[in-house]
Amino acid sequence: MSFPKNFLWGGATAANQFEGGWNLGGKGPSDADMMTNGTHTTPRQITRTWEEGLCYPNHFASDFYHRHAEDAALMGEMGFKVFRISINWSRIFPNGDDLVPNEEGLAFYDQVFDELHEQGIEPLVTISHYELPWHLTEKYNGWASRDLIDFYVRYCETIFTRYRDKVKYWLTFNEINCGTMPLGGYLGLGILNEGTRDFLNQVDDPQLRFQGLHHQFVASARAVKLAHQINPDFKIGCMIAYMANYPYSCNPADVIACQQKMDEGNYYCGDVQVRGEYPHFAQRVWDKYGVKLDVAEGDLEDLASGTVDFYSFSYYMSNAVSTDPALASTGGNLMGGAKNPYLKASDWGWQIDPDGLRWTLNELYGRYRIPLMVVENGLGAFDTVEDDGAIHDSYRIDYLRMHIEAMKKAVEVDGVDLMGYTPWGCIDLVSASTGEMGKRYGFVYVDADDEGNGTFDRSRKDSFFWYKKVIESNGEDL
Ligand code: BGP
Repeated sequence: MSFPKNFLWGGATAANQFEGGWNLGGKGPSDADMMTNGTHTTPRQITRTWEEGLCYPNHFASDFYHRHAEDAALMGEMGFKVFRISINWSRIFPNGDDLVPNEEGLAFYDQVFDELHEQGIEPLVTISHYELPWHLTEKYNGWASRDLIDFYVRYCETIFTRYRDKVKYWLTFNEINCGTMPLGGYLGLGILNEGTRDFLNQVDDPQLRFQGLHHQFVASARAVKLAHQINPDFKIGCMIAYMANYPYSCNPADVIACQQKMDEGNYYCGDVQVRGEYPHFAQRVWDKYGVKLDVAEGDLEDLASGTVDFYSFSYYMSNAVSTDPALASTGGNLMGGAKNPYLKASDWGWQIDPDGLRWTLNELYGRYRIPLMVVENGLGAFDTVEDDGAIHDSYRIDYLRMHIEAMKKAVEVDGVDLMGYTPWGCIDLVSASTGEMGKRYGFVYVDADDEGNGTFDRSRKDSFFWYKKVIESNGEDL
């Protein structure tokens, strides 16, 4: 036995990092449009004025807005079964609290979904991926306000109805668990606290973040129920940035610290969305941050009745947790943690760990017993275009091969129910953390640099031909 026959091979993107056309077709400005680009070592920043925000690369991104037909054809050529795309909320509701949707925005995605279907590709749609209409941040402070629940549900109702026969797979919020961390305050929740403009180091307000997350949980649960009413065949998933953490040592203090990090980072959100209730340790988390959750009447019933059909997650790396202050944050990557002496890291310090994916799949399936899907995975790397135009990205192939082998063991040997695999940034796009274009994940190269110069033309990397073979052989020819 190997991957199931109907395994969903494909790739993943997000509107704010890929689409461009930021002010075209009636689209309103989004949170993501209000971020500068960082550099290899510095994260992006939040801008406060529109002019400051007029900054490459997120406004042009990969110009999918004008090249979607060509991109669909390239994905068709690779044999994609599924393409993960997100809808730009502010393309449908330019301000977020509008009563009437923007028809031009709706028509844009109609066209995209039609082109995908012509290629035999099923769309997998993230409803909210690290952007919300900027007006919702300015007027309501994003998800800190309960009003956002209704705006989100209205948006969902609009797209569920419109794309009833075109989209079957949906994810309610990208990496919802980022809201448990300071970096998710702006990125995922659209909350602006006073302080620095560095989105990783805003003056953090856990009360607002956890309250905002609660609003997102309720919104997600209501969306799941609505989706099933509109089309009982819809499959709705949660999406978690899974942080695989190992205790750095067998010191029980490290083991407990690691368990608590996993509880807070991964299971706090996953448990609510899959099991329909806050986990037993939630009070410990709230106490730790002095959070007093405001739960309205009916919220807990919503959570219980709006659980997801499948669990999707991103997986890039693992981390190690140490209680020894000298080791605690030596890992050097975005998520912190101790440096793991057994692992190599990417150019951005993300520790490469395919075995960690097998472990993760087993942990998750054991806990939830619903189908899983890996909706992000990949290696961000610098690519070199040779004189003849070729791009020899053997490092990317190696990374993906090892992770597919790990998934295969989880399915074949361990018996995990895995629905599909959509590696991140299948066509090059803008980095979420730094805003660079030079941090590339794609099978398809996009000719654009960090400053937005270039033709935006597409070309096939070596990994393109390799992945085509992988899909053709249903994961046998690696
Ligand atoms: C995930 C996000 C994506 C994506 C990816 C890679 O957290 O869901 O949007 O960007 O990480 O991260 P980066 O772009 O920072 O390399």
